[in-house]
Amino acid sequence: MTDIQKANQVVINQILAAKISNPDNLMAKHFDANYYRDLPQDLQNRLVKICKSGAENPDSGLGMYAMSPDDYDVFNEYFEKVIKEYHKIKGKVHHVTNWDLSTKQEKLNSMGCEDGKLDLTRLGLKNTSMRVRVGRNLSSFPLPGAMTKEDRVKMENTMINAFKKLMADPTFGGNYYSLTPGSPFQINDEEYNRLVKEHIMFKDMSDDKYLNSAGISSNWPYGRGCYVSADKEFIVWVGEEDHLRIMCMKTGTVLNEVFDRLKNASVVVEKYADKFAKSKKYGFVTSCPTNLGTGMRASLHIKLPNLTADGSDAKAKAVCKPLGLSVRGLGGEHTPIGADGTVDISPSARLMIEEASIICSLYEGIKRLLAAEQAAI
Ligand code: CIR
Repeated sequence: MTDIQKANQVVINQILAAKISNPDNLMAKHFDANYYRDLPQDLQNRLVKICKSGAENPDSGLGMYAMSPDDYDVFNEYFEKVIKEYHKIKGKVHHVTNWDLSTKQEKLNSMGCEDGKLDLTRLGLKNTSMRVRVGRNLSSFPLPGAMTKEDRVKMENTMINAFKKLMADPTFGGNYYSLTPGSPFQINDEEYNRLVKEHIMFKDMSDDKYLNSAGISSNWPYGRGCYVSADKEFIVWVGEEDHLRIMCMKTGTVLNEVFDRLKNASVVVEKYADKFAKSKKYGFVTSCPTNLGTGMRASLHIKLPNLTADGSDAKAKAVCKPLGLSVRGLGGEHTPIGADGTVDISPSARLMIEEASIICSLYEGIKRLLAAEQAAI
Protein backbone atom coordinates (compact mmCIF):
# COMPACT_ATOMS: atom_id res chain seq x y z
CA MET A 1 0.00 0.00 0.00
CA THR A 2 1.27 3.49 -0.84
CA ASP A 3 1.13 6.29 1.74
CA ILE A 4 -1.86 7.78 -0.07
CA GLN A 5 -3.70 4.46 -0.04
CA LYS A 6 -2.95 4.10 3.69
CA ALA A 7 -4.23 7.64 4.38
CA ASN A 8 -7.35 6.89 2.31
CA GLN A 9 -7.96 3.73 4.32
CA VAL A 10 -7.95 5.75 7.57
CA VAL A 11 -10.78 7.91 6.18
CA ILE A 12 -12.68 4.87 4.86
CA ASN A 13 -12.53 3.30 8.33
CA GLN A 14 -13.87 6.55 9.82
CA ILE A 15 -16.74 6.49 7.30
CA LEU A 16 -17.60 2.89 8.15
CA ALA A 17 -17.59 3.77 11.87
CA ALA A 18 -19.78 6.85 11.22
CA LYS A 19 -22.28 4.62 9.37
CA ILE A 20 -22.93 2.91 12.70
CA SER A 21 -22.48 5.82 15.16
CA ASN A 22 -24.67 8.33 13.27
CA PRO A 23 -27.27 6.98 10.85
CA ASP A 24 -28.18 10.62 10.00
CA ASN A 25 -24.76 11.31 8.46
CA LEU A 26 -25.90 11.07 4.81
CA MET A 27 -22.38 10.78 3.40
CA ALA A 28 -21.72 7.71 5.59
CA LYS A 29 -25.22 6.29 5.13
CA HIS A 30 -24.92 6.19 1.33
CA PHE A 31 -21.22 5.29 1.17
CA ASP A 32 -20.86 1.99 -0.69
CA ALA A 33 -17.52 0.27 -0.11
CA ASN A 34 -17.89 -1.69 -3.39
CA TYR A 35 -18.50 1.49 -5.38
CA TYR A 36 -15.36 3.00 -3.83
CA ARG A 37 -13.27 -0.14 -4.37
CA ASP A 38 -14.12 -0.27 -8.08
CA LEU A 39 -13.01 3.33 -8.74
CA PRO A 40 -9.58 3.97 -10.26
CA GLN A 41 -6.96 5.25 -7.80
CA ASP A 42 -7.21 8.93 -8.82
CA LEU A 43 -10.99 8.92 -8.33
CA GLN A 44 -10.63 7.12 -4.99
CA ASN A 45 -8.32 9.94 -3.88
CA ARG A 46 -10.83 12.55 -5.00
CA LEU A 47 -13.75 10.84 -3.28
CA VAL A 48 -11.88 10.54 0.01
CA LYS A 49 -11.31 14.29 0.03
CA ILE A 50 -15.01 14.91 -0.69
CA CYS A 51 -16.04 12.69 2.25
CA LYS A 52 -13.35 13.78 4.72
CA SER A 53 -15.48 16.33 6.60
CA GLY A 54 -18.21 13.85 7.43
CA ALA A 55 -15.64 11.15 8.21
CA GLU A 56 -13.72 13.29 10.69
CA ASN A 57 -16.95 14.74 12.11
CA PRO A 58 -19.35 11.82 12.43
CA ASP A 59 -21.99 14.18 13.90
CA SER A 60 -22.38 15.78 10.42
CA GLY A 61 -25.90 15.91 9.05
CA LEU A 62 -24.70 15.76 5.46
CA GLY A 63 -20.94 15.18 5.58
CA MET A 64 -19.79 15.93 2.00
CA TYR A 65 -18.33 18.92 0.20
CA ALA A 66 -17.66 18.96 -3.55
CA MET A 67 -14.10 19.94 -4.45
CA SER A 68 -14.62 20.56 -8.15
CA PRO A 69 -17.78 21.57 -10.05
CA ASP A 70 -17.66 18.30 -12.01
CA ASP A 71 -17.63 16.15 -8.84
CA TYR A 72 -21.42 16.12 -9.00
CA ASP A 73 -21.18 14.45 -12.44
CA VAL A 74 -18.12 12.25 -11.89
CA PHE A 75 -19.53 10.77 -8.65
CA ASN A 76 -23.17 11.20 -9.63
CA GLU A 77 -24.26 7.71 -8.63
CA TYR A 78 -23.22 8.45 -5.02
CA PHE A 79 -24.04 12.18 -4.79
CA GLU A 80 -27.51 11.64 -6.23
CA LYS A 81 -28.55 9.38 -3.33
CA VAL A 82 -27.38 11.95 -0.76
CA ILE A 83 -28.88 14.90 -2.65
CA LYS A 84 -32.26 13.21 -3.15
CA GLU A 85 -32.53 12.25 0.50
CA TYR A 86 -31.43 15.66 1.82
CA HIS A 87 -33.64 17.65 -0.57
CA LYS A 88 -36.51 15.14 -0.25
CA ILE A 89 -36.71 14.58 -4.01
CA LYS A 90 -38.58 11.61 -5.40
CA GLY A 91 -38.10 10.77 -9.07
CA LYS A 92 -35.82 12.50 -11.55
CA VAL A 93 -33.75 15.52 -10.50
CA HIS A 94 -34.02 18.42 -12.89
CA HIS A 95 -33.52 21.94 -11.59
CA VAL A 96 -34.94 24.98 -13.38
CA THR A 97 -33.84 28.59 -12.74
CA ASN A 98 -36.57 31.25 -12.80
CA TRP A 99 -36.38 34.65 -11.15
CA ASP A 100 -39.44 36.04 -12.95
CA LEU A 101 -42.13 36.77 -10.34
CA SER A 102 -44.68 37.61 -13.05
CA THR A 103 -44.79 33.89 -13.90
CA LYS A 104 -46.24 33.35 -10.40
CA GLN A 105 -49.25 35.66 -10.82
CA GLU A 106 -51.76 32.99 -9.83
CA LYS A 107 -49.87 32.36 -6.61
CA LEU A 108 -49.54 36.10 -5.99
CA ASN A 109 -53.31 36.50 -6.48
CA SER A 110 -54.04 33.70 -4.03
CA MET A 111 -51.91 35.50 -1.43
CA GLY A 112 -53.68 38.86 -1.96
CA CYS A 113 -50.73 40.33 -3.88
CA GLU A 114 -52.48 41.01 -7.20
CA ASP A 115 -50.21 44.02 -7.79
CA GLY A 116 -47.17 41.71 -7.76
CA LYS A 117 -45.83 43.23 -4.53
CA LEU A 118 -44.94 40.95 -1.64
CA ASP A 119 -45.67 43.73 0.83
CA LEU A 120 -45.31 42.67 4.47
CA THR A 121 -47.56 45.52 5.68
CA ARG A 122 -50.41 43.38 4.30
CA LEU A 123 -49.51 40.88 7.00
CA GLY A 124 -49.52 43.58 9.68
CA LEU A 125 -45.70 43.85 9.81
CA LYS A 126 -43.82 47.13 10.03
CA ASN A 127 -40.17 47.66 9.02
CA THR A 128 -38.54 44.23 8.96
CA SER A 129 -35.00 43.03 8.34
CA MET A 130 -35.12 41.29 4.92
CA ARG A 131 -32.20 39.43 3.36
CA VAL A 132 -31.66 37.27 0.26
CA ARG A 133 -28.38 35.60 -0.69
CA VAL A 134 -27.10 33.23 -3.33
CA GLY A 135 -23.99 31.03 -3.25
CA ARG A 136 -22.00 31.09 -6.49
CA ASN A 137 -18.71 29.63 -7.73
CA LEU A 138 -16.58 30.61 -10.70
CA SER A 139 -16.36 27.73 -13.19
CA SER A 140 -12.67 28.37 -13.89
CA PHE A 141 -11.42 27.54 -10.36
CA PRO A 142 -11.50 24.47 -8.12
CA LEU A 143 -14.16 24.72 -5.38
CA PRO A 144 -12.86 26.22 -2.09
CA GLY A 145 -11.97 22.89 -0.43
CA ALA A 146 -9.44 22.09 -3.18
CA MET A 147 -7.95 25.55 -3.73
CA THR A 148 -4.29 26.29 -3.15
CA LYS A 149 -3.24 29.58 -1.57
CA GLU A 150 -2.34 30.76 -5.09
CA ASP A 151 -5.78 29.77 -6.43
CA ARG A 152 -7.45 31.72 -3.63
CA VAL A 153 -5.46 34.89 -4.33
CA LYS A 154 -5.98 34.50 -8.09
CA MET A 155 -9.72 34.06 -7.65
CA GLU A 156 -9.84 37.15 -5.43
CA ASN A 157 -7.92 39.11 -8.09
CA THR A 158 -10.45 38.00 -10.72
CA MET A 159 -13.13 39.41 -8.44
CA ILE A 160 -11.20 42.61 -7.74
CA ASN A 161 -11.16 43.28 -11.49
CA ALA A 162 -14.94 42.75 -11.54
CA PHE A 163 -15.42 44.93 -8.45
CA LYS A 164 -13.47 47.77 -10.09
CA LYS A 165 -16.18 47.80 -12.77
CA LEU A 166 -18.92 47.53 -10.14
CA MET A 167 -17.45 50.51 -8.24
CA ALA A 168 -18.36 52.72 -11.21
CA ASP A 169 -21.92 51.36 -11.37
CA PRO A 170 -24.63 53.76 -10.14
CA THR A 171 -26.67 50.93 -8.53
CA PHE A 172 -23.93 48.77 -7.09
CA GLY A 173 -21.04 51.22 -6.55
CA GLY A 174 -19.08 50.73 -3.33
CA ASN A 175 -15.81 49.49 -1.81
CA TYR A 176 -13.83 46.28 -1.58
CA TYR A 177 -12.16 45.18 1.66
CA SER A 178 -9.52 42.46 1.52
CA LEU A 179 -8.00 40.33 4.26
CA THR A 180 -5.17 39.17 1.99
CA PRO A 181 -1.80 40.31 3.38
CA GLY A 182 -0.22 42.80 0.98
CA SER A 183 -3.40 43.41 -1.06
CA PRO A 184 -3.90 47.04 -2.13
CA PHE A 185 -7.39 46.68 -0.60
CA GLN A 186 -6.15 45.14 2.68
CA ILE A 187 -7.85 46.27 5.89
CA ASN A 188 -6.44 46.02 9.43
CA ASP A 189 -7.78 43.86 12.29
CA GLU A 190 -9.74 46.73 13.78
CA GLU A 191 -11.57 47.40 10.51
CA TYR A 192 -12.17 43.69 10.01
CA ASN A 193 -13.69 43.36 13.51
CA ARG A 194 -15.92 46.36 12.85
CA LEU A 195 -17.20 44.79 9.60
CA VAL A 196 -17.89 41.49 11.39
CA LYS A 197 -19.76 43.33 14.15
CA GLU A 198 -21.86 45.12 11.53
CA HIS A 199 -22.69 41.68 10.00
CA ILE A 200 -21.05 42.81 6.75
CA MET A 201 -18.00 40.51 6.75
CA PHE A 202 -17.87 36.83 7.65
CA LYS A 203 -16.18 35.43 10.74
CA ASP A 204 -12.86 33.60 10.77
CA MET A 205 -13.82 30.25 9.25
CA SER A 206 -11.09 28.35 11.08
CA ASP A 207 -13.56 28.04 13.98
CA ASP A 208 -15.74 25.71 11.90
CA LYS A 209 -14.67 22.09 12.29
CA TYR A 210 -16.64 20.94 9.23
CA LEU A 211 -15.04 23.54 6.96
CA ASN A 212 -11.60 22.82 8.46
CA SER A 213 -11.82 19.09 7.69
CA ALA A 214 -12.98 19.89 4.15
CA GLY A 215 -10.02 22.23 3.57
CA ILE A 216 -12.44 25.09 2.86
CA SER A 217 -11.03 27.33 5.62
CA SER A 218 -7.39 26.63 4.64
CA ASN A 219 -4.91 29.45 3.97
CA TRP A 220 -7.01 31.90 6.00
CA PRO A 221 -7.05 34.90 5.45
CA TYR A 222 -5.65 34.69 1.88
CA GLY A 223 -8.16 35.33 -0.88
CA ARG A 224 -10.83 36.47 1.57
CA GLY A 225 -12.70 39.76 1.45
CA CYS A 226 -15.98 41.50 0.81
CA TYR A 227 -17.47 44.08 -1.50
CA VAL A 228 -19.99 46.49 0.01
CA SER A 229 -22.20 48.95 -1.88
CA ALA A 230 -22.36 52.57 -0.73
CA ASP A 231 -25.79 51.98 0.87
CA LYS A 232 -24.47 48.78 2.54
CA GLU A 233 -27.48 46.87 1.21
CA PHE A 234 -25.56 44.85 -1.41
CA ILE A 235 -22.63 42.70 -0.28
CA VAL A 236 -20.44 40.06 -1.94
CA TRP A 237 -18.37 37.75 0.27
CA VAL A 238 -15.25 36.40 -1.42
CA GLY A 239 -13.62 33.13 -0.31
CA GLU A 240 -16.07 31.74 2.20
CA GLU A 241 -17.79 28.33 1.82
CA ASP A 242 -18.39 29.19 -1.84
CA HIS A 243 -16.22 31.49 -3.96
CA LEU A 244 -18.99 34.06 -3.73
CA ARG A 245 -21.95 34.74 -1.51
CA ILE A 246 -23.90 37.54 -3.17
CA MET A 247 -26.52 39.16 -0.94
CA CYS A 248 -28.99 42.00 -0.71
CA MET A 249 -30.49 43.17 2.55
CA LYS A 250 -32.74 45.97 3.67
CA THR A 251 -34.92 47.02 6.56
CA GLY A 252 -38.27 47.56 4.87
CA THR A 253 -41.54 45.90 3.98
CA VAL A 254 -41.51 45.02 0.25
CA LEU A 255 -39.70 41.73 -0.38
CA ASN A 256 -39.42 42.46 -4.11
CA GLU A 257 -36.87 45.19 -3.35
CA VAL A 258 -34.22 42.76 -2.10
CA PHE A 259 -35.22 39.97 -4.50
CA ASP A 260 -35.09 42.13 -7.65
CA ARG A 261 -31.85 43.79 -6.62
CA LEU A 262 -30.20 40.42 -6.06
CA LYS A 263 -31.49 39.12 -9.39
CA ASN A 264 -29.85 42.08 -11.16
CA ALA A 265 -26.71 41.89 -9.02
CA SER A 266 -26.04 38.24 -9.79
CA VAL A 267 -26.32 38.93 -13.54
CA VAL A 268 -23.93 41.91 -13.31
CA VAL A 269 -21.39 40.04 -11.14
CA GLU A 270 -21.30 37.10 -13.57
CA LYS A 271 -20.88 39.48 -16.52
CA TYR A 272 -17.97 41.33 -14.91
CA ALA A 273 -16.30 38.30 -13.26
CA ASP A 274 -16.50 34.94 -14.98
CA LYS A 275 -19.02 32.22 -15.78
CA PHE A 276 -20.61 30.72 -12.69
CA ALA A 277 -20.35 26.95 -12.26
CA LYS A 278 -23.65 25.32 -13.27
CA SER A 279 -24.84 21.78 -13.65
CA LYS A 280 -27.53 20.73 -16.17
CA LYS A 281 -29.16 18.62 -13.52
CA TYR A 282 -28.54 20.51 -10.29
CA GLY A 283 -28.51 24.18 -11.30
CA PHE A 284 -25.91 26.37 -9.60
CA VAL A 285 -23.05 24.34 -8.18
CA THR A 286 -22.12 24.94 -4.53
CA SER A 287 -19.52 23.35 -2.24
CA CYS A 288 -22.14 21.91 0.07
CA PRO A 289 -24.87 19.82 -1.57
CA THR A 290 -27.39 21.45 0.80
CA ASN A 291 -27.14 24.69 -1.21
CA LEU A 292 -27.29 23.20 -4.73
CA GLY A 293 -29.86 24.49 -7.20
CA THR A 294 -30.76 28.07 -6.45
CA GLY A 295 -28.04 28.49 -3.81
CA MET A 296 -30.61 30.86 -2.40
CA ARG A 297 -31.58 31.68 1.15
CA ALA A 298 -34.28 34.32 1.61
CA SER A 299 -34.97 35.30 5.19
CA LEU A 300 -36.75 37.69 7.53
CA HIS A 301 -36.16 38.57 11.16
CA ILE A 302 -39.46 38.22 12.88
CA LYS A 303 -40.64 38.56 16.48
CA LEU A 304 -42.45 35.51 17.86
CA PRO A 305 -42.85 36.34 21.58
CA ASN A 306 -45.65 33.81 22.15
CA LEU A 307 -44.01 30.87 20.40
CA THR A 308 -40.69 31.58 22.15
CA ALA A 309 -42.12 32.48 25.59
CA ASP A 310 -40.17 29.56 27.13
CA GLY A 311 -36.89 31.08 25.89
CA SER A 312 -36.35 28.34 23.29
CA ASP A 313 -37.03 28.09 19.57
CA ALA A 314 -38.43 24.54 19.90
CA LYS A 315 -42.12 25.54 19.48
CA ALA A 316 -41.32 27.91 16.60
CA LYS A 317 -39.40 25.10 14.90
CA ALA A 318 -42.28 22.65 15.37
CA VAL A 319 -44.72 25.15 13.77
CA CYS A 320 -42.30 26.11 10.96
CA LYS A 321 -41.28 22.63 9.83
CA PRO A 322 -44.60 21.67 8.18
CA LEU A 323 -44.68 25.16 6.62
CA GLY A 324 -41.35 24.40 4.89
CA LEU A 325 -39.56 27.06 6.94
CA SER A 326 -36.27 26.91 8.85
CA VAL A 327 -35.66 28.78 12.10
CA ARG A 328 -32.26 30.19 13.08
CA GLY A 329 -30.92 32.49 15.75
CA LEU A 330 -29.93 36.00 14.71
CA GLY A 331 -26.22 35.17 14.45
CA GLY A 332 -26.75 32.30 11.97
CA GLU A 333 -27.13 28.55 12.35
CA HIS A 334 -26.95 27.19 15.91
CA THR A 335 -27.05 30.68 17.51
CA PRO A 336 -29.54 31.74 20.21
CA ILE A 337 -32.82 33.55 19.51
CA GLY A 338 -33.09 37.28 20.25
CA ALA A 339 -34.01 38.37 23.81
CA ASP A 340 -37.36 39.72 22.54
CA GLY A 341 -38.23 36.46 20.74
CA THR A 342 -36.86 37.55 17.36
CA VAL A 343 -35.85 34.67 15.06
CA ASP A 344 -34.58 34.32 11.51
CA ILE A 345 -37.06 32.54 9.23
CA SER A 346 -36.34 31.23 5.73
CA PRO A 347 -37.86 28.69 3.32
CA SER A 348 -35.85 25.45 3.60
CA ALA A 349 -36.01 24.44 -0.09
CA ARG A 350 -33.08 25.28 -2.38
CA LEU A 351 -33.13 22.62 -5.13
CA MET A 352 -35.93 21.82 -7.63
CA ILE A 353 -37.63 25.05 -6.68
CA GLU A 354 -37.56 28.28 -8.69
CA GLU A 355 -36.13 31.46 -7.17
CA ALA A 356 -39.47 33.21 -7.69
CA SER A 357 -41.21 30.40 -5.78
CA ILE A 358 -38.79 30.70 -2.84
CA ILE A 359 -39.68 34.35 -2.30
CA CYS A 360 -43.42 33.53 -2.57
CA SER A 361 -42.93 30.67 -0.06
CA LEU A 362 -41.30 33.08 2.36
CA TYR A 363 -44.26 35.47 2.19
CA GLU A 364 -46.86 32.71 2.44
CA GLY A 365 -44.97 30.91 5.21
CA ILE A 366 -44.70 34.11 7.26
CA LYS A 367 -48.43 34.70 6.83
CA ARG A 368 -49.19 31.26 8.28
CA LEU A 369 -46.53 31.58 10.97
CA LEU A 370 -48.00 34.89 12.17
CA ALA A 371 -51.41 33.18 12.46
CA ALA A 372 -49.80 30.42 14.57
CA GLU A 373 -48.08 33.06 16.72
CA GLN A 374 -51.45 34.76 17.35
CA ALA A 375 -53.07 31.45 18.22
CA ALA A 376 -50.28 30.68 20.71
CA ILE A 377 -51.25 33.56 23.07
C1 CIR B 1 -22.83 18.87 8.13
O1 CIR B 1 -22.78 17.99 7.29
O2 CIR B 1 -23.53 18.82 9.13
C2 CIR B 1 -21.98 20.10 7.90
N1 CIR B 1 -21.08 19.83 6.84
C3 CIR B 1 -22.84 21.32 7.61
C4 CIR B 1 -23.94 21.08 6.64
C5 CIR B 1 -24.79 22.31 6.47
N2 CIR B 1 -24.45 22.99 5.30
C6 CIR B 1 -24.11 24.25 5.26
O3 CIR B 1 -24.06 24.94 6.26
N3 CIR B 1 -23.87 24.74 4.07
